Amino acid sequence: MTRKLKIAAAQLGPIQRSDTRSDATRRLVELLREAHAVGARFVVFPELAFTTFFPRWWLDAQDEVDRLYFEEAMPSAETMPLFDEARRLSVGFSIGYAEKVVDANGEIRRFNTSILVSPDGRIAGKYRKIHLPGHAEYKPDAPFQHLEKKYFEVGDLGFRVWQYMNAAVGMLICNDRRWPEAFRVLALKGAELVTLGYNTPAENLHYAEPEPLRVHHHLIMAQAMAYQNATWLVETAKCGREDGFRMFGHSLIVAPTGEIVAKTLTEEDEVASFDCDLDMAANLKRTMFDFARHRRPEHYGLLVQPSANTSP
Ligand code: CDV
Repeated sequence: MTRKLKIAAAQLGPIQRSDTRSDATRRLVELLREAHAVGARFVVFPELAFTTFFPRWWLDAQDEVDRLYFEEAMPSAETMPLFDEARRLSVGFSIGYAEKVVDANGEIRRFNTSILVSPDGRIAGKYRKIHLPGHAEYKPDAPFQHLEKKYFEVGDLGFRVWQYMNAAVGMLICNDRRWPEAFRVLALKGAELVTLGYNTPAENLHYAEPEPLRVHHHLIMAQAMAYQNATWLVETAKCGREDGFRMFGHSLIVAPTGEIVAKTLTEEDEVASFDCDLDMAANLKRTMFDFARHRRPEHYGLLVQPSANTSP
């Protein structure tokens, strides 16, 4: 019997600074219902899905940042309706949010986090973003900021894979998709399905780059990562004109063959879905990408050195 899982990428249009978490949760519930109506049993929501992409703003008062954007409990009173509806419909989901925790030493820690929630509403997995892009200092000449290095610390949970809904599932977040090592570690841990939420500005903050080229990078990375690691890959955007700045959409589902099997068309709330045959990933892992037989790690040592020597 084949292992089929119908999956939805539930893309969010913009969330403005004036929108509340409850506004966002209402939209997420609508998307969940839409996904369920087309038969999806697992829904992938974007990175930082309950608020505007606040790292674009420099804010001095950390208590205000915490109050407006960070979650101390997941679910909270405001985000609970999503968990309740998913449990009622028996749909699993992954979702990103800004997480504030107090660790065992009493230190406050802040992460860009994604969780995997089972159809019974239980949190089955947690990932904290490892590749944080952008900068920590204010850039006076930039049209907008990208302050992930100011607001978050590097994730401390590593890259993990969970047995979830009869599949081996790993999570990554946004900028992680540009780093092949992140996918490869998940693949080496047996991932058959990877989820990834993103907020990607249409404009490059660091140098001029045409938007079609940025989208091209997004698409070829997704196709290459899925194929080279023999995994299903679901990447979901929050997009559109948010606080006056555009982020691109192009949420997609990619098969382990590297083929895009579903994709969004708009930069608004939209669901794209596909009935994924998980055994397709398992088969590729026994043949072309049988890591145990074909990889040559004895020649890859440089990959795990802190800084590579780039001279010939
Ligand atoms: N949220 C992100 O991680 N965004 C980055 C941008 C800054 C390039 C991305 O890789 O899409």
